[in-house]
Amino acid sequence: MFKSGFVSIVGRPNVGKSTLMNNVVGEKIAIMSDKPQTTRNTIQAVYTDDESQVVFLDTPGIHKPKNKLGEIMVKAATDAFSNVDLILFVVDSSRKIGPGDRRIMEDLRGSKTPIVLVINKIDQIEDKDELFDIIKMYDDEKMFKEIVPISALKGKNVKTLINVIKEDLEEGPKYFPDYMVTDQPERVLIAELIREKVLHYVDDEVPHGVAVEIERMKARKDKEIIDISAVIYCERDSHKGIIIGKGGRKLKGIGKSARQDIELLLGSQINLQLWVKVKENWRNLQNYINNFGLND
Ligand code: GDP
Ligand code: MG
Ligand code: K
Repeated sequence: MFKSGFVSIVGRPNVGKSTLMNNVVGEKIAIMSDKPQTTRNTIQAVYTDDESQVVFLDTPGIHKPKNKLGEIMVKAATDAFSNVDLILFVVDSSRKIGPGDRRIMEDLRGSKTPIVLVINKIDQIEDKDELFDIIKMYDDEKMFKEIVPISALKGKNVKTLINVIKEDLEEGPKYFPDYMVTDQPERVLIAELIREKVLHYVDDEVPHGVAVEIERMKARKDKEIIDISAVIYCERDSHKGIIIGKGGRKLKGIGKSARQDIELLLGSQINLQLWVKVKENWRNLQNYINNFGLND
């Protein structure tokens, strides 16, 4: 039985929500900027294993309403909670519980959707008793189904958290293909840029075009270089040959012009690696990619 579901992540800024998502999907998404406050739920990350899929949603817009518009935004964000299977409320164990945390807790209180409290940054706690005190304090609120202390940065206990989430999932479909980890708009743009170059270089020789998947995107720590690897999917072996070209010349040309465009887009030096793979039914995948693209 395959299980799947949607999980909202909430928590005030800097508690480590993005870091947790990066750890959950098992890779660093290079470009990370917090999106402006909107009522829309954006897909933050998709976790997939053999038996389950968890779609993590970012739910911004929870704040004290200052006016009518603010009220509508808060209501939209609160409504969003009733449409998910689980809520993850992330707090920072290295800082005192603040008004921001309290406000979110008040918004969440009474929610019919189960809430898991994630106490992050436990690597910064030296004294175990301190952690017990924090857990006790939150437990006294009687509003959390489960309390999971983690370190998103060190990857500590993240597996446990995933298992806790999985317990709450019901039977459901695999909404997204295995490779899909995020709807980072940059990834969609970069994939589109590469696809455009392929189409340009192969003219009409590959009649049904191609799909491009960004497999990895990671900024180097020491230098201003972003490593990107991407797979160009086509439908037939013969198409693969056409895209690669004699002695790999065509693929080289595609890579060079795509790299130049991506460098302009991201304002950083890029090391681009391209692979060509044959995959039947890629057009379904392309639909998913397009849907993702519209998400932002
Ligand atoms: P967000 O605003 O909730 O998405 O928070 P971020 O994921 O951007 O993290 C904010 C800061 O906290 C960053 O400097 C992270 O490196 C740091 N951080 C996140 N998780 C941990 C953790 O488990 N331990 C420590 N020590 N720092 C963390
Ligand atoms: Mg963030
Ligand atoms: K983000």
